[in-house]
Amino acid sequence: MKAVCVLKGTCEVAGVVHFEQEGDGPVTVKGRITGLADGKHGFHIHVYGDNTNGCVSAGPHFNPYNKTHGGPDDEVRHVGDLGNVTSSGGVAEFQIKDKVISLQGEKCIIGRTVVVHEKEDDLGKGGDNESLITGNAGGRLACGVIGICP
Ligand SMILES: [Cu+2]
Ligand SMILES: [Zn+2]
Repeated sequence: MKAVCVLKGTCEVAGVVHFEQEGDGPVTVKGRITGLADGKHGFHIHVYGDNTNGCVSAGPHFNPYNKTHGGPDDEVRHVGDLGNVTSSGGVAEFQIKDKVISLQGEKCIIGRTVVVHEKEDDLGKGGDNESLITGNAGGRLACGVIGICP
């Protein structure tokens, strides 16, 4: 099964993210995002596929099991917590394998929104309350709804 997301934002941030899953195995997330300042940027699946008022309409991180925010390798995390992507020379190219998100069932991310943030996600280790909700990743630079593709 395959899915795709086209990211659009203000300030010339744009990109494409592809998702691929065999059976109910891990999901391979492959992407290329341009226009980001160099360094780490929070990268998440947010709950709603609504971008009517920009990326803010996508709501909080996709969290069907009501857990606190974490990093992709943590046992306690939101389903949507994919950590950070790293930009260098204005381009972030990445390939992630994630065992928590899915393209089917309860953890299905199709119809939800990918968001790339202004700042680094502290993966829930920032020591303040916001760290356990958003990872202090700051503003939403670009987003796009995930759709099924052939
Ligand atoms: Cu986010
Ligand atoms: Zn989260």
